[in-house]
Amino acid sequence: MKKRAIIGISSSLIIDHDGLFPGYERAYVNKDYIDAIIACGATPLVIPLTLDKEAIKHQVSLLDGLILSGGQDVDPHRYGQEPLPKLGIISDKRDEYEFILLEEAKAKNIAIMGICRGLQLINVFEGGTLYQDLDYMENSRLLKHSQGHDPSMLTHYVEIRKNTILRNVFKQPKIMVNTFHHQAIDKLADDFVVSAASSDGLIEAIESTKMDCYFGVQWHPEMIFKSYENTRQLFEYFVNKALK
Ligand SMILES: [Mn+2]
Repeated sequence: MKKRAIIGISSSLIIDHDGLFPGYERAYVNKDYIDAIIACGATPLVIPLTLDKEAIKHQVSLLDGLILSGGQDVDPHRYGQEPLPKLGIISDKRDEYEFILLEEAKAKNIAIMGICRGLQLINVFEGGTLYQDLDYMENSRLLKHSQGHDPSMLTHYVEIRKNTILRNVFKQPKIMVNTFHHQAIDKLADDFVVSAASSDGLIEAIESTKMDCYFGVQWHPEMIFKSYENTRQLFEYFVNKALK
């Protein structure tokens, strides 16, 4: 049997509002991540939110790759700022859990991909900062980055820079993506380069210059992989790297 990569997906907590147990906490992740990994011949494992370092360490020891999934805003105190009025919902528990997860994944040198919040978390973890809301960018060319409904629709272009991993994966200078973010990278972390940007100059993808497969994208490839071949390429690249 061909070896299958095991890909961990970070998850979140959701509070049940109605049903049998109002106020009850549940561990969850959007199913698209799971489907995308399986479609690429790998095995997904949802990593539940916990602050137990030993449990996280053990979980990461089972993995070949880690996806940091989308979700809440990162607490601005993590990058030395007080919260501004347009900051969204934050979760200090999830920040702490994913910081430990990322630290362990880096220590084990496995493939790491950040998606949306995941990209932002990587940037903050590595010492970069975020715009707490796109309004704080004071950018008159700013595109619409919250497209609203239909996650599988492509709504803006990103330009993929030369000599980057992403360019190698997509093999073209420009692709169209979906977009669901109200924050963006401000100061880029050291030892990272911008691998894609939208026409308003906003950073849409980054990659490490130090580690082999450690990158993030601001869009949601898992929501469009069924319809667009070039998104599948990104997951296939990631899964192949995880196997090495
Ligand atoms: Mn965008």
